[in-house]
Formats: sequence, C-alpha cells, structure tokens
Amino acid sequence: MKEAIKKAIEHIDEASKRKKIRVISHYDADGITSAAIFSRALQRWGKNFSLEIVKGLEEQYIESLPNDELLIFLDLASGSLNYLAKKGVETIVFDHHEIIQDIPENVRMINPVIFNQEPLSGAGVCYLFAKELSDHNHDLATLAVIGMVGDMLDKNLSKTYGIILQDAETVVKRSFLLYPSTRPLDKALEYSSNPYIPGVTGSYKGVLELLRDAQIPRKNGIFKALYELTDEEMGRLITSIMLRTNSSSKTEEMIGNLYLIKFFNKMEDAREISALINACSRMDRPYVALGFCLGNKSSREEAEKIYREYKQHLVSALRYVSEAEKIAGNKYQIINARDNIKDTIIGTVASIVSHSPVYERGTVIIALAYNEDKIKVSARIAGDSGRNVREVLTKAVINLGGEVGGHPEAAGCLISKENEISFIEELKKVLDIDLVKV
Ligand SMILES: [Mn+2]
Repeated sequence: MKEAIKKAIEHIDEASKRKKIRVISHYDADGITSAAIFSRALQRWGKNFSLEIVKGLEEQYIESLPNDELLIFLDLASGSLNYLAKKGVETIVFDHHEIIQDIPENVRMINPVIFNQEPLSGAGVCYLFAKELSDHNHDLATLAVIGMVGDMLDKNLSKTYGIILQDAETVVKRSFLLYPSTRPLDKALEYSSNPYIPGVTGSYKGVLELLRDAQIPRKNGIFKALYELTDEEMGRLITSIMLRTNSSSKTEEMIGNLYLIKFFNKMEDAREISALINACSRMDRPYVALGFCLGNKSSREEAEKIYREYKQHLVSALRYVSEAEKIAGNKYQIINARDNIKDTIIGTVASIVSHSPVYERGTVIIALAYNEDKIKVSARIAGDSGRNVREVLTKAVINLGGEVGGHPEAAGCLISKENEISFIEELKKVLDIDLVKV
C-alpha cells in the first residue's frame, strides 16, 4: 500500500497544477478525523483545496459534483464505485470499506482491502498518507487513534496500529469499558448508557452504593477516574458491575483497552473525543467538530457546548420513547418517532433501548424518524441475539424500494415518506410470519 500511497501523492501533486482539488469526507468520527488529518497535510504541503463533509454518497450528489476538479474521497466511496464510473471524473479514494463493485478506470483506490493489508480505519489510511508526505505530520497520529476508536477497530490491534499508537504517544490500559475514563467515576457511571447498568445508570444513589461495594475510595472528596484505579480496585469494580448487569452479557466484551491521548494539552479518553465528534455531526454541526480536531480553541468551546446539548437531546429522545405509544407485537416493538427524534440519533436511541433491560432478550426494536421527505429506519435486537434484523428490513422494503445496510444484529434503511403506512404494515407482516416459522 505504501507504493500506492506514493503514487497517489505524485498524482495529487501533478493534478494540483492543472485543476482544483475537492476533498469529500464522511460525517462520523472516523471521517472527520480523516478530513482533519488530510486537510492539515495538504495545507502544510501548500496545496489549495475545498472540503465537504457528507452523510453519505447518493447518486444525485455525485452527479452534482463539478467535472473539472480532482475529487478525493475519504472514509467513503468504496461502495459507490458504479456512480463514480458513471460520473467518469478523475478521482482518488482513501477508504477502508468493503469494495463491492469493479474499480473503474477513472478511480485510484487506496484501501487496505485491495492490498490484503490488516484492517485500518479511514483516519489510519489518511495518517499513512500524511506520514509518507512529511515527517512533520507525526503529530496527526492522535487524530488517527480517535478515528480508530470511533470505528471500533480497537479490538484486534494490527501492527500498523501499534506504530500509530506509538507515534501518538498513546497510553494503553486494560480496563472495564466505560467512558470518559478520565473523569471521576461517579459521574461516568451515572451517565453510562452503554453499558446500561440497572439501578446505577441515571441513579446517583445507585452509583454511590456500587462504589461502596467495590471499595473505591474518594481522594479529597473526589472519586478516582477509571484510568487511575489500581488493578485490585479495577477487579472489584468489574465484579460489582457484573453483579448488577444481566449475568448472561459477555464479560470479555465489556473489558478492553483504554486509549489515553494528549489533546489540547490534556489527558483525554479517545472514546470520549470520538463521542464528542459524533455528537457534533448528529447535531448537524460537523464543521465545528472539524475545527475542534484541527485544534481551534473557539471550535472546542462550541463543540463542548454542542456535546452537552446532544446528551440532553438524547435524554429527551429516550424519555419520548418510554412514553410514546408503540406498535407492540410478539417479540417486536415498532417506535414511530416521526419528527420527535432527529434522524441522525434514531440509531443511537434504538441501540440504547436495545441494551436496556426493559425488553425481553431477542425482541426486535425498530425505530423510525423523519428525514425531510424520507424516513430513517433503525433496527436492533435486544440482548444482541435473535432474528436477523437486516433480513427483516430487506423483506419489508422489497415492494417499496429502499436500500438496507448494516449487519444481522443492527441494520438500517431509508424509505420514502409516502410509504410510511405501507412500510409499517409490511414490517408487521414480516415480523409476524417470521415468528411462526421460528
Ligand atoms: Mn470509517
């Protein structure tokens, strides 16, 4: 892949002398950190460019792009190659997603998938590009760590990630996975929705009981942060949490590495920074998150404010869900939030609901929210085992049209608003029939 990156650098250098460069990146934490790394690297290289952050690549959008610029896609486009072939414009893609179509002649692809390389996030790919360009770009490694954590590629660390973690001077620590690990434990536990700890999440009294059981001491009246715990304290904390959560939930999944990075000269938890970036995007402010990643101080204040608003938004969305009328069937719940919940957070809401103990394991949770003239649909499964929800959605949209993406345990799709009623009818049919078969 190193050779391919070198060729891409030559390509950009040469193209920049004859046309404009347009960089387009994805709006999640990996995409925004990709954009930050890439744009800082281009800026230091002395190249002019424009930058856009998008939710996804629809055919119409690609059609609307100019024909006389060099298009550079970050953290997306591997799944949209047919549209790019049709467009026929000079394009470079730095991505890590699965490639499902032939790579057209007008597209240069930098993707670990085609080089049989170990998995990397989009920001990881962009960091390798930046590092190849100049040693001065070493400092951008921190952003690559945030992107990696954002895409949850931190479970199986590759050799390349070992180097990136080193470049970023990351402190890695085995721990129970709860964030932010850099803030006092009582606060982190009280607001923890993933994992949802029954009797503790949302209850300060429950938090204090848990911390007493685990014998976590206060220091000057303040509880230690997760990353400051000794091995013994960590062990006791894990036991106390396990006693309160569903015993069938897998312990190994709740334990992993904490990634502690220096950001704005402060020790931060990479997961928390990634959550903050995602929050800005979901509140329709991806450019604030980008400014934050680039070290802009006023963006930082703004981003933190948006993050607080986002959390409040999430709380009211969850309250809406618990109070709203739902379409309940045998082992399924359909929540039609219409415009009461933002389409950008409906997936998160569905995930939190599926992790809460309110629904029996195996219950299919399907949540709908309006997105202009479309409806965003998110499907999850309570307790993470049961029916294949991607299949459920695929069957429900067969006659209506709509693309389904995701995995058997978490999937989503976008349907036309005029199909709202017929979609719900189809969905109920599929869910009822499927159950009979089971
Ligand atoms: Mn990504």
